[in-house]
Order: sequence, then C-alpha cells, then structure tokens
Amino acid sequence: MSLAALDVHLTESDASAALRADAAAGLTAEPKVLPPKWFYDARGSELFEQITELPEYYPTRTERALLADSVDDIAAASGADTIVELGSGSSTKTRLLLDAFTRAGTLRSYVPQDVSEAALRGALDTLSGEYPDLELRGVVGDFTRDLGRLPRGGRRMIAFLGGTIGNLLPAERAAFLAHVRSVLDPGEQLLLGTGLVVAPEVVVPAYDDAAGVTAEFNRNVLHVLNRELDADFVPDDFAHVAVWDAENEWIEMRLRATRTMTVHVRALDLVVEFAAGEEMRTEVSAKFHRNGVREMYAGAGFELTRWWADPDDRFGLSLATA
Ligand code: AVJ
Repeated sequence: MSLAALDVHLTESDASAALRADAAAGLTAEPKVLPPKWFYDARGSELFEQITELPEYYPTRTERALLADSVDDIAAASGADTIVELGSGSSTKTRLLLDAFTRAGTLRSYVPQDVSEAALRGALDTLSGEYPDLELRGVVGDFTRDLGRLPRGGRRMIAFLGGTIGNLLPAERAAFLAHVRSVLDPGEQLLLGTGLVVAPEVVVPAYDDAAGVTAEFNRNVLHVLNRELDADFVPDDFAHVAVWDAENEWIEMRLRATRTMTVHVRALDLVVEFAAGEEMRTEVSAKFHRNGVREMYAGAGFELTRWWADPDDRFGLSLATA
C-alpha cells in the first residue's frame, strides 16, 4: 500500500465527456482536426515509449541528457522545496530532479500530476519506497484545467518537461502559461522543456520514422475513437503525414484518407465523410527559439531567469520566475 495521498480531479466520465466534445467539434470542422491528447490510451502510451527509443526521435534522449547535465545547476538556481510535475509520465527524468533537489538539501515534497490514475498510483507506490522522507501527493487531473487545486504553500517549482507545451496552439499556450502563473505566488518557478527549431531534415524524420512506429501512433487515435465512441474508422486506410510548417515553426501530423470513406460515429450519432486524399490534423508540435520562449513567458507574467540547451541546440530547458 502506498503512503502517498492521491487527489482525483478527473474521473473517467469527465474524460469521456471531453473526448466526445473534442470529436464532435473536430470531425465536423473544416478542415477536420483532432487534439493530440487522445493518442494516449494504453497502446498509444506504449507506442510513444517505443518512439522515444527510435534513432530518429531525438527529443526525449536529448532532454534527458541535458537534464542530467544541468540538474544540479537547476536545483541550485531554484531552491524549491516542492516539485510539482505536470504529466509526470517519465520516471527517469523525475528521479534526476528528485535526486538533485535532495542533494541540494531543499526538497520536502513532490506532487506528480497526470491524467492517468493508474500511472500515478504505480509511480507513487514505487517512489514512496525509494524516497521514504519525501512527502508525496499525487493529483489526477488535466494540466490545462486542474492547476487551481494543486497544494499550496512551500516554495514550489512546477516542472513541465518533454516539450509537451509545443502540442498547444499559440492561444492555448498563452492561456496555459497565464493559468500556471495565476496559481503561483511571486518568486515561485516554472521549469519548462521545449523542443528547439532545427533543420527540417532533422525534425521531419523524428516524426516520420523509417520503422513506421509514429505512423501507428498517429493511427492509434482512430482506434481510440472506434472503441470509445463506437466508430467504424478503418485506420489502415489512413496514411501518416508529417510536415514542417516553416511559418509557424511547428511539425504537423495528419492522417490522410487514401480513399473516399463514410465513417459512422455511433455514440455521437454522427456520419463523417472523407474525400480521397483529405487530410485531418492530429497534432502540432511547435519548436522554439530562446527569444520566443522569453517573450512567451513575458506575455504570461513570468521572467526567464535561466536557460540550458544541448550542444546541438535541439532542446531547451528554462527556469522562469513568477
Ligand atoms: C510527447 C508531445 C512531446 O510532440 O514530440 C512524438 C509526441 N508526437 N511523436 C512530441 C509525439 C509524435 C511528443 N510529445
């Protein structure tokens, strides 16, 4: 049994209502669009783990190495006694943080937040054994929604790693950062991981790997809709597309219908027509420059205080102060 507390702010029925609303809006939009958060059922999470091991997919290993190199520096610059980690899936990165802040002597508590209650319970059980002196409190919630219920008090640093902020569109990103800022007290901090703008020859293969794992990951959202919304997509009749949008500086994943299709989404009482060749956007993954990150912080009332990047400038970690 875990000694850690767990607060549930997101139930399965909340998630199901959100999926229905997103699918209803996105499948009737012109052009069609689905938000990337619905990739991550058990199979999608497993496929993403496989992606992180691919030779072409540099972001995860680059961020991990950068974090390993800079984490003592981050702990010294931060001085936080509480680490709140949003989307706390990746345990190796968590341990790097916990160990460094423990070495620095400031850490008292760790608050992982994730949409998956099962993943959180598993993580808390393991961590409570490994870090017996650490106060642990899990929060099941959606990082775009439930920050207001994070525990208050102490000197907190919210960590949002992995470059996931790039999955938000610019307006969503601004709203998210303003929300984060609003739950922090002056002087508290945000540690953010951001993919950086690199050559298209580097970024495109990272999202269109030779082994086809990213293609399966992309099509997985259709399996999710089939199961959760009683739909009849034929995922294999959609081709994976990854394009670099140079103007927006983001990589875009799409699913392209390879023939005309009529799809029934029975739980929504919805019939969706696809023309042959029609593309539906399933993800944007924005890449950044240091200055863009600084401006994004400034717009939300944060100050960029420290910046770390790998030697090839492919990934950045930044510390911002509220
Ligand atoms: C988990 C959101 C950081 O955008 O790079 C991997 C997801 N999409 N391959 C990313 C993803 C396609 C990933 N993040």
